This record gives sequence, C-alpha cells and structure tokens, in this order.
Amino acid sequence: MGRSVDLDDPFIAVLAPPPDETPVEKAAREKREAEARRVSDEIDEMLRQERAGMKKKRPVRVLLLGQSESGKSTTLKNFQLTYARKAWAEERSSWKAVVQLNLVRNVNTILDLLSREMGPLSPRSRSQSPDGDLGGDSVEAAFTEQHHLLKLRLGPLRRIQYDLEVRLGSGATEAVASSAPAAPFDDDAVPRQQEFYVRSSNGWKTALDKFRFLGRRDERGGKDYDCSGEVAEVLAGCREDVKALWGDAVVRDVLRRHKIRLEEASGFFLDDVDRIATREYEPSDDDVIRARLRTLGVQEYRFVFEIGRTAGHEWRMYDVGGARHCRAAWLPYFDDVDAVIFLAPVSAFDEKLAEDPRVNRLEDSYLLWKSVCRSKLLAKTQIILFLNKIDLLQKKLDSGVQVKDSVPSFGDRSNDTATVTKYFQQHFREIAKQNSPEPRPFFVHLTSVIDTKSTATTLSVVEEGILRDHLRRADLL
Ligand SMILES: Nc1nc2c(ncn2[C@@H]2O[C@H](COP(=O)(O)OP(=O)(O)OP(=O)(O)O)[C@@H](O)[C@H]2O)c(=O)[nH]1
Ligand SMILES: [Mg+2]
Repeated sequence: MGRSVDLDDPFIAVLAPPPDETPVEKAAREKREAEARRVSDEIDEMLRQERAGMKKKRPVRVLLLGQSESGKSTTLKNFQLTYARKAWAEERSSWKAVVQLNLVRNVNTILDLLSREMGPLSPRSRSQSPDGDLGGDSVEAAFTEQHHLLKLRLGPLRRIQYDLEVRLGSGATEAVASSAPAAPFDDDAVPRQQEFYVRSSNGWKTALDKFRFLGRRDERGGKDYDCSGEVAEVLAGCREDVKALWGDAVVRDVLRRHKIRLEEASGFFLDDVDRIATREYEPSDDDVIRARLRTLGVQEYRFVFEIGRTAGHEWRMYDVGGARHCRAAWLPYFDDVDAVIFLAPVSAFDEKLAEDPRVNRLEDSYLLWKSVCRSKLLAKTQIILFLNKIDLLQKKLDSGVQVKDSVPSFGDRSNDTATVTKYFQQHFREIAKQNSPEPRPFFVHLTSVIDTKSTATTLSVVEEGILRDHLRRADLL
C-alpha cells in the first residue's frame, strides 16, 4: 500500500524507477530526476531563507475531507505519530477509554442481537413444545443455558457503555439517519453559514482530557466522577465471558446470518480482549490508530513537526466530520489551505451511508469528490486522493463479494483488487478532469491508513508535495 500511481509527479518517479526502461525512457527519467533535484534544492533554499527569518513563517495548512468513516482522523493520527511523536506519546494513554468503549460496544452489539434471537423464554421451555417436538428454527434450538448465562453475566457492560459515552461526549456515538444533502457547500449555491464557523483548537483533546484530568478538583472545588477504575475492573471481570461469547460457534453463525461483519467495522477490538480487558491496560500505538471516535464539526490540530524537512515548522490540520449533516461546516476552510487530502473508502462499494441507508457509499464519495473538484475556492489548491481501506477491499473481494452486483458499470471485468482499484481510480480521475475549474494534476495513493508503516511512506511523499506548493504560495504572497 502507500503506492502512488501518478507517474507525472517527479518525486514519485524518483521513488519508483522502472525496471526495464529503454534508453529514451532512461533519458526522460534522468531529466525528471534532475528537475526533482532542482525543485528539492529550491525547497531547501526557501526553508533556509525562512529559518533565517527572511520570510514570514506561515504554518502549512492541510484540510482532510471525505465521508464519515473514510479514515480522515486516522490519517491525521498517522501524521502525528510520524512527525510529532512527543504530542503523540503524551496523548496515547488518554485513548484508553475510547478503546474500552469500542470493545464494549462490540460486545453489546452481539448481546442485542442475541436478545432479539433468543426471546424472553428460557431455552428449555422454548426449544420443546408441549407435545415434545422441537420448537422454533434450528438456531433458536441451538441456544443453550450457557448463552443465557453469558447474556446475564455480561449485562453490566451496558452501563459501562453508557458511562463511557456520557463521559466522552457526542463523538462517542455513531451517526443516525438524517435528510441532510450530500454536499451543501456548493460555492455558487449556498451562502456561508456563520453558525458552523466553530474552530476548536484542541480537537479530540476535548473528549480525551475528560479522562486525563479525572479525579482532580475543578475550579469550584468539585470532583469529576472518575469511572475509569470501575470500567477497567468490570471489563477485567468479564474477560473470560467476552472471549467465550466471541469464540462461540452459534454466536458466529447468528452474526453471519445477519451479515454483521464486526471484524471489518470501526473500532474492532474483540480479538484483543486478553490484552485490553485487564486492570493495567495501556493502549499501544496501533490501538490508538484503530480506536474510533467520531469527529463533529471541524477540529483544528496544531503540530510542530519534530522530524523531516519541516522540523520546527508548524502544520495546522483541519479534520472535519464527514457525515452529511456536518458538511455545511467545511466551506469556510476552503480558501485557507495549502492542500486537501480527500479520503474515499473504496471497500465500501457495497455499503450504504449510516445517515441515509438509501445511498451507496461509493456513489456518495464520487458525489463529494465532484463537489470538491469543482469548487472555485479550491481551484488552485493541490488535492490528493487517498483510495483508502484497500486492506478491507482485498478481504471483501477474497471472500467472494462481486463488485458488479453493487456497481453494474463494472461489468465482467476481473474481480481482483488491482482491476477494481484501477477501475475506481479511473472514475475519480475522470470526475476531476471533467469538473476542475482549471486543469490540475491527479495525485492518488492506494492506502490502508491503519497500517502505520506503509502510511508513513505515503505521508513522506505527500509532505514533500504539500511543502513544495506551500513554499511557492508563500513566495507569491
Ligand atoms: N481496516 C481499515 N480500517 C480503517 C482504515 N482507515 C480507517 N479505518 C478505521 O475506520 C474507522 C473510521 O475511521 P476514522 O478515521 O474515524 O474516519 P473519519 O473519516 O474520521 O470519520 P468521521 O469522523 O465520522 O468523519 C476507524 O475505526 C479506523 O480505525 C483502513 O485503511 N483500513
Ligand atoms: Mg473523524
């Protein structure tokens, strides 16, 4: 992953020299490399001038766009993990509550399903009719006393979910259906909406700080109720039951019949119960990357990069809520950024939007992409497309899901990851070409942003490209 496929970009050509090039191709490549070196030297010189205080230092501004659950916040976390490790390390432990909530929610999803399937009666009374015949369908009959006991013993996790959700705030719950339009930020059609100009300068810290400072006295001398010890205690007590539930063949069968693929959903931690459901649990880097906390409104993050060419330089990243009702808030940020990173989760080609179950998620991404490309405010802004969740796409295709069943225009092409991503990519490229007010290069990366190693490679290419544009802009100001 993390592969760029735009060979027009000199930096990418440098990274991936063709293996069997002809003399003409070699000459062309060397020319491109020389150009890349020239640009690179130019950047160094500009940075040197900036450092020498000859130019006013502007922060680099990046806007992350895309539908809900496309991976925007996860990409932002990767930037932080790679370039601002100190801030990352300071924050890591406060993600604990989010990971715990994600895990507890997984368990409660299963328990809700079991409640519906098992009904209120005891297995014995339900599975045997008065004349001695087995009643209900085969799955009902398959439930045992053990399932009822598990349901009973895991009951306290409902209150734990409630406590954590209350504590973390509205970002902790997922989107619900609404009738908001797909992209209400058309430059021409919609006036700017003042009420959406909320700039939070501390982003997810608002939610996480509630856990960081628990137990300390507030300014009025009162103390916040600290539920973190109790959460860890209850989870540790439920560990074996959670494992038994998730490992149970009947439970897996019920999930399969309802087409619920928890392992592909946001914030999946059921395979890590042994590690997480303990009193001493501390999140790892990977846990933080995979933890799901929904973004609301627009959140601003300020990082001073510690490494890379921009070490010491401030980057401001704007992470937006991707659900339809959040999109009106995006527009004010369009005229203020050096680059946009647009995320499209291509694994979602057969899924529907949580906020509007009539809309296919890939269609929604195409629509959003079109609106972003045609925005006049962004006409001169670099837009980088991440075709994200390639790992999930691969898994889905391997399990036999046919793209043509959800995307009829895909036709009888081969149903493999390379063909499918190439097809989607061409569609995005065509939309950009048809709708951009001025011609613009098409930068695209195939990503799985939960894979921090490959994402770091992608980000280094992205960083260089953004920086180059940023410095050119600064020169023009
Ligand atoms: N398997 C896999 N999971 C991913 C990938 N990218 C993101 N995720 C997961 O998908 C979930 C949603 O990602 P987020 O980064 O929160 O999505 P978002 O775009 O910020 O969503 P909103 O805040 O609702 O707009 C998280 O649990 C991530 O861990 C990916 O490439 N592969
Ligand atoms: Mg987000």
